[in-house]
Amino acid sequence: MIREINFDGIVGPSHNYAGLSLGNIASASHKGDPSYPRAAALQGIAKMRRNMELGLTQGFFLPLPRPNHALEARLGLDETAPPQLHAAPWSASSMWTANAATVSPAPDTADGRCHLTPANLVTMLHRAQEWQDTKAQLDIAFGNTEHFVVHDAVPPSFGDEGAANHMRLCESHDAAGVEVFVFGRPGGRFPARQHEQASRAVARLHRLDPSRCVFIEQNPEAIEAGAFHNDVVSVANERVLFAHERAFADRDYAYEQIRNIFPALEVVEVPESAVSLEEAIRTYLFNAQLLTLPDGGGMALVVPEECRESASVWAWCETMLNSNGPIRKVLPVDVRQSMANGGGPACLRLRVVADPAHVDARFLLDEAKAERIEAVVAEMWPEQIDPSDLGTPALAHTVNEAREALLSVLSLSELA
Ligand code: SUG
Repeated sequence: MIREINFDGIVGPSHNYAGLSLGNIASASHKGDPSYPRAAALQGIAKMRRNMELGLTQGFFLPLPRPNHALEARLGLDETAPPQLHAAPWSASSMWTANAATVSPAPDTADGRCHLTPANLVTMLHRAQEWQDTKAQLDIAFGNTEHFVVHDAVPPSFGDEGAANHMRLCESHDAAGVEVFVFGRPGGRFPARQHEQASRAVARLHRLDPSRCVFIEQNPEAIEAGAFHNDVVSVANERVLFAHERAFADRDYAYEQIRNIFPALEVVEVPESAVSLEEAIRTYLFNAQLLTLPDGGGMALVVPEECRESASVWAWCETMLNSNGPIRKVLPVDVRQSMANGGGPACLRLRVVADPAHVDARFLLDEAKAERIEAVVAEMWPEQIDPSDLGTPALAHTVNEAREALLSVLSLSELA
């Protein structure tokens, strides 16, 4: 049966804070801090477990091979180079699988297959190295060509950041949807990472019905305030669009365009007067997983713990819960290690609407597998990485061995 499967990125053993993402305030402000890869990965697994306990289907993607020796060579880096220069080839940024690809489920596409296009992520060097290795995983996980098509990334002239700038509205996950692409206009203080032409190319590649696609401009003020991806200021699930009042360049026009195709649209909007754009970005209220609970339980919003600690955000959540709207639960999770690099609960997952029976089962999680992954992480993931460790042969060895051990317990050594 077609349903939503969340594929979380397992946090890689080289997870560190290098301040690599201009315009991502958390990344910049934690630059040079020690990181805790073991705790980071365990936090991510705990989140997956919680979602499985809600009765939801959970999948995962593996960390990519790091350090990336080919990129080090192209940058002319050897052991004598300063640690900061090693940061890009060592980055564990593939954990944020909302940027792995854009996904159009089978009910939306002309050929009735689910289409995936890996994001080229060209705006940031440390992320631009991801897509070929990501595609290698997608090719295996979604190798059933009767049901899936995995494309190449769009050309690098047009920055594409994947599902983080894409939303889907539908009556239910297995029904035909309206796909909403949110792009940024370049020229501001920070890079606009999603190019309109990349979004349009993805829509064509996925053979979407043009009359059921909407292209919306992100509010330049939101990008200036640190919303480097649309999923930092809005998220959609089924008929609900949960958004900050200042998420889109022209909010009324954005809602109107969607409503013209999808009259059932229900907007849950947070006004600036209740939660400022800055506070929404600081707490990542919108970088939440908006999930449909099984058995008619309504929707749950999985938010970062930081939301509970913010007086204005938590007050808004409590008022919203009392209002009898579509969102029935707010569930805080601790993903602080990822949050400190600008990655909340929604960044850590890629949504694929498909029949789990058609997915390579090695990428699907159950309790026994979660325990096996945890055991490898507890034994092999570095407890702490200091900035000066980047580029050292000792850490390269540890990181390599850790990933290989994980591939081995998951019978995925072909990704080595
Ligand atoms: O691309 N941070 C990531 C965070 C990605 C969040 N994803 C979504 N919003 N969907 C990024 O900016 C920081 C890495 C560093 O500084 O070490 C980083 O890449």
